[in-house]
Amino acid sequence: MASCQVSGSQDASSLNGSLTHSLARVKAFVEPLLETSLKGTAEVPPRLLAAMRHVLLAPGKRLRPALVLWAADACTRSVDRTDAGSRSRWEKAGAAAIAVEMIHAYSLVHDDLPAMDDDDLRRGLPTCHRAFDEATAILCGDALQALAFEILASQMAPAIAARGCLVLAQAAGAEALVGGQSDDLSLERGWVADLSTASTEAQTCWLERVHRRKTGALFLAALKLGGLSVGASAEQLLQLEAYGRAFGLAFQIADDLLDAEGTEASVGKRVGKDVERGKLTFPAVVGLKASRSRGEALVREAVEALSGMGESAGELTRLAQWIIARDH
Ligand code: GRG
Repeated sequence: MASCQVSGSQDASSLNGSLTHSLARVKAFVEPLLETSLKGTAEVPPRLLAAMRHVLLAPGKRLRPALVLWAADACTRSVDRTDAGSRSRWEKAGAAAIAVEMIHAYSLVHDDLPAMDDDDLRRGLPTCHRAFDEATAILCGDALQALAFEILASQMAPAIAARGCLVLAQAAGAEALVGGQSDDLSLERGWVADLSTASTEAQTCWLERVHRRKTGALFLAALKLGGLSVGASAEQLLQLEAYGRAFGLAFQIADDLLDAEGTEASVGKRVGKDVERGKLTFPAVVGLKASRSRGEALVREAVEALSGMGESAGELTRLAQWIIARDH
């Protein structure tokens, strides 16, 4: 089994340093594309466009675009790691990278609404409905979702555009992102039977099912779209899927740990709200220590899934290792 040292010989600071540098390269590539996609036309109302820009150009980590681009790297042999080499590979995957970020951004805007999580702060800025108003925030999410598919349909290579749209639509729809969000709300709102007295196994199973769809499906779609953009083989797509499944769950466990242990200043959003609301989370169900060990085991699983891809999957490997060690 490949070794995964979240805090071993590859210490957290060197992991952080190398990943920060790699993520900065992703941002430098993706953010101008996001900016260009939001130029608008005379038909787009200025207030709506301003809301879309507020949301999409806010300082996110750009993890999903990174997954698209690094999956493209992982599926390309003898990766030329210079800026010019990355750029020529990434150009094929750029449309997918920004489309996935648009779906993510729309989901955050809607999740922050008073009808859902009712949050004031996102990415260190006022949430969309706070900076504008609720109706504009709903419309902004709607417009970002449609724009994601417009970008894929018009900018992916024609031979793969329909498959790309299908992958993203399935990840964003009722069986995945929206269904997972609905299930998450259903427990909190009492639309389904209370699980507080259910067994730990039943609670964990529920949590994993919610997060596999609410958070994990979009990560998986990002990886698949990155692979598809560069003509990945069926075997490479399976390796990316195995990585993505473990990565997605590890990410959610880390997110729960941050909510339980992080600070608002480092995380860029309100923390401690899961506990406040009595929400089912991994730390609440199995405790902090067991959550962290499960997250670390999943990271090892993710790293192992890519072991056959060698250094071309280096960024994906380091990202998985960082995910459970992060503080934001
Ligand atoms: C409203 C259909 C609909 C879905 C909402 C994304 C989501 C589903 C809810 C967000 C709630 C939440 C905090 C989920 C945990 C995982 C998550 C998506 C965290 C935010 O992603 P990051 O950390 O954020 O990549 P940035 O801002 O860096 O992009």
